[in-house]
Amino acid sequence: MEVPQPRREASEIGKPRRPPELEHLLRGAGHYVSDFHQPSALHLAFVRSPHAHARIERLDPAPALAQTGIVAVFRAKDLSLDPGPASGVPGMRAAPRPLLAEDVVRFVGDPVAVVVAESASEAADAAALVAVDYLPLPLVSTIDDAIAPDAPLVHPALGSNLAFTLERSGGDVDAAFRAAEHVVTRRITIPRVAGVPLETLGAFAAWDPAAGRLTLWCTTQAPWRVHAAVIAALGLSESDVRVIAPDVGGGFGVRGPVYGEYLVTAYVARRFGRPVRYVATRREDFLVTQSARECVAEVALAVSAEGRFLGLHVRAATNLGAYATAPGSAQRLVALPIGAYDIPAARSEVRGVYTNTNPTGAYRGAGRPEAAYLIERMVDETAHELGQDPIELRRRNFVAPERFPYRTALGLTYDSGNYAATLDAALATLAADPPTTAPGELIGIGLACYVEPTGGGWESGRVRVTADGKVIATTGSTSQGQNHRTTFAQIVADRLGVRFEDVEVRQGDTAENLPGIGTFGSRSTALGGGALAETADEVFRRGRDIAAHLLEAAPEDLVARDGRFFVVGSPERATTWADVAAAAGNLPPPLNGELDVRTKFDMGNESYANGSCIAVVGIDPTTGVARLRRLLLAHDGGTAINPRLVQAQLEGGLTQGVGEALGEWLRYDDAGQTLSGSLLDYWIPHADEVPNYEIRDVPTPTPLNPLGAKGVGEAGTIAAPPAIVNAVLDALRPLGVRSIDMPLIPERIWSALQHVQQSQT
Ligand code: MCN
Repeated sequence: MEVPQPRREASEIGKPRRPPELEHLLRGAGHYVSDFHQPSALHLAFVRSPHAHARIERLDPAPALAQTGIVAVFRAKDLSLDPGPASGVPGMRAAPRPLLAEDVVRFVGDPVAVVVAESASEAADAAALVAVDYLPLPLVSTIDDAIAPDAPLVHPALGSNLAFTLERSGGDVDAAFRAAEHVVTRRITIPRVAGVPLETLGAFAAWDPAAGRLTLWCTTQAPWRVHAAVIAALGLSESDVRVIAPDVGGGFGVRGPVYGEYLVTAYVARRFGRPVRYVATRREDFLVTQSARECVAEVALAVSAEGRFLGLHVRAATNLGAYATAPGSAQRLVALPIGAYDIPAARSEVRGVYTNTNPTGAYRGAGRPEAAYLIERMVDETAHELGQDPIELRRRNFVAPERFPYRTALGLTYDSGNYAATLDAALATLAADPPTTAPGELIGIGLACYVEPTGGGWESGRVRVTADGKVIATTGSTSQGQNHRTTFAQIVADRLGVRFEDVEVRQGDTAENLPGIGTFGSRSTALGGGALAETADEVFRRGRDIAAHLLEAAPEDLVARDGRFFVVGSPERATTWADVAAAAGNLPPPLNGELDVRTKFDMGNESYANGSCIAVVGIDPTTGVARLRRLLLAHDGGTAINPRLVQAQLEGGLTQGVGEALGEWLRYDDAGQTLSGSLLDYWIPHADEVPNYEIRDVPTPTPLNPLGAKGVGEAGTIAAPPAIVNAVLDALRPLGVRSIDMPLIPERIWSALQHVQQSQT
């Protein structure tokens, strides 16, 4: 793609601006769904299954209805709501998540009824009184149990717990394994984690009976997706539904789906013609919000005598939980395990299996962290099995810079990068401050390299200049803390040559009438930003031509800065964007075009951010506690629009990766009960448990969008877990520990050390 280079001197891109939009959040003046209150509002409480698998024998709302303040109790059969399409994926045994379970509940937390009351406390109290008789059924909660012969079926009508098998392959895999000098095989498991947004799931709906219109505010990453689902569920027309994502207290991928709770809230608002509010408790949020990651994999890496990777074979299975209509993260997992390496032959298979647990889905990285974990653990295992240096083994097998665009054996095309340069930058940072050992502490250093596909699909942008010379930029992306308003205003100000303060960014509201997709997959900067850049460039060209006409100068002699156009070398010959906007309507063709442009932007392919991460851990062998001493990330996110925000994104992602490696674990017992369904027993890292991250920027701008920007939102969650696990094994290996699985809780490390000690005596 040709990168347009109109002359402007705003240089907003690359400026580490502190985001003005943060101020109201930091002052506690944010407006989240739970901040919506109206005296006339009704409140909802869902009655949720305490069983992981059970038949509903009787459901009697009468005791709840007898309480004061109760307006209604709805069961599945009372709701006239269309839950949406069964599946968009051919060949998949789909199991749509019902809005309310009718005959059978399939995970702890599955809703069976909803209580509508005058107050939240009345709703909650009455929900506990709805009489439900359950007949418990045999259940499965783990992947291995679900695929065992004669396993109880989560959906007997589907005939199997296997929802789908995804496969990809390329190159002659069998020949690669035959030719290999070494074949290293491992079974690798990844535990289930929760997204834990600070704000719990919530919705507020208002029905305007006079206009026949519904407005729904909800905790979503994708208002347009919710918009489509509400229209389908309630049978309303497009213009009768407005969906707004107000301030959203974290999305992390788990706020991507259209939760049934949103639709039920909208339904009740229309049914009673009153505002309706639903805010999940933290406990409910753990039960209901989709969780992620859990998978098991057999991986084999074929290596030549010279230490070149010849072939890769991955056979993985992932836990879908109780319901799914699409393969979700498995689509990434099946395609990405080649990572940063030039592996000429690969075969990859991922099965999705149903279990009687919380439905899983995307969580920051969505298949990318799983894939990176598999290959980066394998590379380290291979290095140790072959007696090679893990750094040199990686360096020897990297995709070389001159190979881009590089097509992998699993069919992806990496656009750009310099993997050795990020590795060098990470190593130089490490060397500048070598790790020291505390007495009795075991020190380990681990490395992981990764690729991060970003910017998939399309996004839209609209840029218009108003009569006062101000600029309104509308995007289909929506922010849950990424500070898009700042980033997008920087992009538009830069492309138009106006002041940052003169750009207003609008997002997250379907009434803006600009169809969009939303925020996930680290797509907003590359794609949403790309859309705005392309749109602003067209507005710039139109504006500059008008300015040239007004100034009687050649367009190419004009420069734009601070909202003004002036002739190079004659700054007194100047006009403003306001003058240009005023003139735009009164000029003859071809100058009379409106300064209002919409674009739908698609990069044609994803752009691959990438990087190298080094972890230094110290382990106390007497307690098994692993402390992260240092965490270094050298990353390539292409052009950084706002380096301060890039740093913040990387830090947030790294922290979630640290959590996954060291302690986060959504555990189930044999009865399918969540053992860690509250913040008392689901650990997330605290500020004093993580080091100051050392981040280095090693950009290779992508050729796929006008900004050269790649995404960075998921890099940290992809990079940190394998680096930390590799570091912990580096510390434990000299003592005889050969393998260990995440999360690396003290009990596991201590037990592993005890085990080797006992086997040595
Ligand atoms: N950025 C930049 N230059 C780049 C890339 C990014 O300046 N080349 C900065 C921008 O400020 C941009 C931010 O980084 O707003 C994130 O950009 P990007 O990588 O495009 O990712 P998205 O904006 O699409 O955000 C999605 C990504 C994902 S997939 C998850 S999950 C996630 C994440 O971002 N969830 C988050 N970061 C989060 N941060 C917060 N606070 N809350 C979440 O829910």
